[in-house]
Amino acid sequence: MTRDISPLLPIVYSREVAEAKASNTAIVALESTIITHGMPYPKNVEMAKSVEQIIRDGGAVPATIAIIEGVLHIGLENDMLEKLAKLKDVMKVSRADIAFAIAERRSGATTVAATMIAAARAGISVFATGGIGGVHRGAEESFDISADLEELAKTAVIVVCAGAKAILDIPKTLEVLETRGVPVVTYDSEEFPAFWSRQSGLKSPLSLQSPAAIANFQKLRDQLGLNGGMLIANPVPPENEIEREEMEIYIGRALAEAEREGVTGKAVTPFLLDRIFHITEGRSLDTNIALVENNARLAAEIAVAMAFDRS
Ligand code: PSU
Ligand code: MN
Repeated sequence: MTRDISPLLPIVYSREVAEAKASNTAIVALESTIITHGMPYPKNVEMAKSVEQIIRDGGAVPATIAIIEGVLHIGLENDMLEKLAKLKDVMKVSRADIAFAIAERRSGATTVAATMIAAARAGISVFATGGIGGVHRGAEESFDISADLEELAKTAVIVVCAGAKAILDIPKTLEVLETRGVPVVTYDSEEFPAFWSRQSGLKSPLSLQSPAAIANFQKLRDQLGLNGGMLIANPVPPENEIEREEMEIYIGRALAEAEREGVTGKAVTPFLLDRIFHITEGRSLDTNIALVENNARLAAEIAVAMAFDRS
C-alpha cells in the first residue's frame, strides 16, 4: 500500500493501483455503497471480487473506493473487502459527508457521487457501477434528488451504469441531467435502459457504438473546457433482464411499503432494493450482479481506450 503525502487527507492506494498509476495503466474505479447497502452478504463480496477480476481480464486495474477508519482507500486489498462487506453500521457517504467520515475517523461506503470525487482526486477517469441515484418518484413533494446528478455535472469521470432504476422517476432524472449539461449516452442502443430492464420507454439522448468513440467524446469535452462527467448507460444483457411490465408490478408494491413505513431520505434506495429482492425471491439480485459485471467489462474497454488516447 502507498500512502499519499497530504498531511490532512489520508489516502492509501492498493498495491496494484499504485503500480498502475506509476506505469500509466488503465484504472477503473468501483463504488462501495453497492457492496454495503445494495446487496446482502455474502453475494455482495462475491460480486465485488468477480467485478474486479473482469476489469483485470479487460486489461485494466480495479480500484474499489471506500473509507475505512478515516482513511480514504483507492483500491482495497481482499481482506479489507471482506471486512467491509460484513460491516453492519457503515455510513453511506456522499458529497456532503465524505470529508466528515474522514475527519471523524469513521468507516464509510462511497456512493456514486463520493466515488467520483475520490476517483478524480486519484486521477482515475472511468468508473463502473450498477445504477445511479436520480430524481425519486414524488420528488415534487419530497425534493429527493440524488447528489449523484450534481456530481456528474461537476466532476470529470465517465460513469458506466445500466441506466436508472425504475424506482426513480426516469423522465425527471433525464431532464435534470440535461439541464445540468450531463451527456447521457446509451451504449449500442437507441433506448435508455431501466436497470433490471433493457427498456424504459424513453429514447436515449445520445448513443454510441464503441468504447473508442466514448473515450474520444469525453476527450473532446475536456478540450472544449467542459468540466464534468458523463453517463454511459449499458443495457443489461437480454438473458439476464426482468422485463419492464413485470418490474413495474414489483416496484409498485415496494413503493407502497416504503410509504406505509414512512421511509425517507438516504434510507429510501436501500429499503426499496431490499423489498424488491424479497418480492422477486432473489431474482432481482441475480440481474443486478449480471448488469454490474457487464458494466465492468465495458468500463475496462473505455479505460483502456482513454489510456491509449493519452499516449
Ligand atoms: N443503485 C443500486 N444500488 C445501490 C445504489 C444505487 O442498484 O447501492 C446506491 C449508489 O451508491 C448510488 C446511491 O450512488 O445508491 C444513491 O443514493 P441516494 O439516492 O441516496 O443519493
Ligand atoms: Mn436521496
